[in-house]
Amino acid sequence: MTPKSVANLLVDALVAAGVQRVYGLAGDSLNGITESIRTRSDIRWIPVRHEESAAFAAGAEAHLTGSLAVCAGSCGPGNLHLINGLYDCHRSRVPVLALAAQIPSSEIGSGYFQETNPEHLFAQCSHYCELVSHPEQMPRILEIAMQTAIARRGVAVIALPGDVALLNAVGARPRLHFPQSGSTVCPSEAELAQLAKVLNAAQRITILGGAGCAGAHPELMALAERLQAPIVHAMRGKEFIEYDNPYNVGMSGLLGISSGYHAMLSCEVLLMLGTDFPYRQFYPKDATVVQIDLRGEQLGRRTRIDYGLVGDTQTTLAALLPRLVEHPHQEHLKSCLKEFQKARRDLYELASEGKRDGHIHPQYVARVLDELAAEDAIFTCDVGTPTIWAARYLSMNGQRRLIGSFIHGSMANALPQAIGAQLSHPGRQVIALSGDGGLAMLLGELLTLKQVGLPLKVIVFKNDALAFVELEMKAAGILEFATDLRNPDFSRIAQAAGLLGLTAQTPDQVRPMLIRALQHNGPALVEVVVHRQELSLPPSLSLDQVAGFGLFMIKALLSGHGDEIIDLAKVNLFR
Ligand SMILES: Cc1cc2nc3c(=O)[nH]c(=O)nc-3n(C[C@H](O)[C@H](O)[C@H](O)COP(=O)(O)OP(=O)(O)OC[C@H]3O[C@@H](n4cnc5c(N)ncnc54)[C@H](O)[C@@H]3O)c2cc1C
Ligand SMILES: Cc1ncc(C[n+]2csc(CCOP(=O)(O)OP(=O)(O)O)c2C)c(N)n1
Repeated sequence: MTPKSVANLLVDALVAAGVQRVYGLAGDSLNGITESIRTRSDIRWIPVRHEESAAFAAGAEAHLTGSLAVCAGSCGPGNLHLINGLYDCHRSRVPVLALAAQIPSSEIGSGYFQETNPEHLFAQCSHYCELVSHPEQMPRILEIAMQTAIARRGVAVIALPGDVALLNAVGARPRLHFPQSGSTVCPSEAELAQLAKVLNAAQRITILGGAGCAGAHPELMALAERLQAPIVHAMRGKEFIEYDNPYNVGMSGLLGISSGYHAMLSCEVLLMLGTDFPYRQFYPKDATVVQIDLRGEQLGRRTRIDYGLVGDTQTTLAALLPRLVEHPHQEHLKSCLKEFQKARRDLYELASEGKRDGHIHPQYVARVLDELAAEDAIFTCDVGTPTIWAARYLSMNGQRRLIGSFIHGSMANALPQAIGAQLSHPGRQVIALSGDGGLAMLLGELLTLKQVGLPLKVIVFKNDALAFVELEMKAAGILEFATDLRNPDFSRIAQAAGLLGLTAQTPDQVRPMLIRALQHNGPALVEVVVHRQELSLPPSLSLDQVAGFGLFMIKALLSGHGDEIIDLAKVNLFR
């Protein structure tokens, strides 16, 4: 019998841990691993066109499944290409293992062809990164890496020289199992009693919930009911909080809506649950702030807090609820809900079809997509204006999912994340909302859709600009520059890549083309020629005059009310 190689043992350990696929791009230094995968039917190699996509795809799979996902890059440049995607995975706290092949072990340190130092390169975007230099280290080092990625939620990296991967293994089989942890974390009795006292005494409580509320929907609703408290959500909490929620008043932040903003500013107690909402300007100045988070190091990170409790949301709320009295005061909740309804109406007005043969509003595209998409659709959205449209117009229902590069904020995430989503959820409808800049950045992955056989749908918001940056430039009062995009016809590129490719030029084409794409039994791309934001500041405004109005202006621009800026300028600056 041929002895088992280190690479074989590595793949055995991945399979034993439940890993079903490895996203990557082949290379000489990865030969041991790809050869081992080739001979097996219980794990699949997913060939992408750029290693960054491999990391984004693995991150999306890990986000959706909660389980470890794996990507691989060959030595030197192949490793380097992984890095941006791995940063995203690490910062989003999803368990991802990166197999970073290394140059021949005997050459390390000599400045050899393609030599880099993975331990240094991946230090900032991983919890664990180790070089495997001896067969004796396997499978233990790999298992420590997997365990670290799962337990600490983030990235772990194994740097494996191509020659070591081909050596005979010393260990015979994987040693560890990785069952899902069932442990819970609850604050102490004394802390819960103190928190109950604070909440029972307050009249205007607003809850700010985030991604850490996943799995705690019933407890969250019971809490809001008991406290008569409106619930604001942060972006990553949208998919877990927004649905079946009579206390929902929307999101806060620059992309949020006014009701979310006001509910936070007008409260007496702000109760933060599983959120790392980063924008300090949007926190109340004088309210009592309570924060509950699973990770103690998060407490007080974004705003001054009066009480900080370490606990998981579900366990903590279950323990807290019996201590809370029914809240008699409803005014705060009622006024926040009223504001929310008005803000929603305004948003929907902006999402109108407009003249049948006029400009296409991007809001309209998102709204129609929301209407047409499956009840359990998985959406991904590019950083850029697609994030705005997703935040505002895609409604979550407890089954739908929404993934973006919300913390790392990298462009071009939507298409590769959709690849990971579709592979891990083959029966589900997967839709990428792409920017034209974002799509072009990892355009090669359109080829992956056909090659791997992925029926996902790409909706491109074609505005011929880096539009989000233009908005930021406008808000900062500087002239737009370097944001033009001279784009090709993406639908024809899609056709050449074997996809169904469509272009919507006028509003009346949007709905039928989205329907056609969603019904198509294979990959499809719809390029929608949307209105480039043409809002501009009064030309005579100087940078100095603009200072201090930045926040308002970006908000007004993002919500489509550019006219408010001009009014504001007239009222405040030209008196
Ligand atoms: C272009 C762009 C614009 C954006 N604009 C906005 C905006 O306007 N508004 C906005 O909200 N976001 C916006 N974002 C996203 C923003 O950057 C943050 O990523 C987001 O606000 C964080 O959401 P979160 O607090 O739900 O999730 P996270 O940042 O993931 O925080 C979750 C918190 O929950 C904790 N946690 C995890 N599990 C548990 C548990 N079981 N129990 C308790 N705690 C737990 C974690 O430790 C963490 O502290 C934007 C992003 C982009 C790219
Ligand atoms: C890798 C990377 N480069 C640059 C940026 C800065 N940036 C943020 S949004 C954006 C524009 C995105 O353009 P596009 O994908 O066309 O979407 P649009 O905003 O035009 O809809 C840029 C350049 C970034 N976030 N990530």
